[in-house]
Amino acid sequence: MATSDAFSLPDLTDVDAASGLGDLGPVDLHHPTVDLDGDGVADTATLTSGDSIVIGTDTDLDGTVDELTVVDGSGEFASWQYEVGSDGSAGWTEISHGRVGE
Ligand SMILES: [Ca+2]
Ligand SMILES: [Ca+2]
Repeated sequence: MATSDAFSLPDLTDVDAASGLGDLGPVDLHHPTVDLDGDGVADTATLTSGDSIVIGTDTDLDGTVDELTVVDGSGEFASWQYEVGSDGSAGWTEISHGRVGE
């Protein structure tokens, strides 16, 4: 289980950029420490899981992560966005995938 004071990923033990998020549900963001967009309000937290770095951003500041980025030990990264569809179904959609430095 990958947990920290900042946020928790209860269903991910060895998350990496290639494997995706599966059926991961909403992720709570408890103690953001990074102000990613520079508006003076912390909106982002990071944790390490295995050899991966996980970055969670709560763009609308409602307490749940809206964008999740994983950078794994090989330098591969992927970003997902949490979306709720008009039919009420919700899930993570991959919005970016690549390799750091390329
Ligand atoms: Ca901010
Ligand atoms: Ca949010």
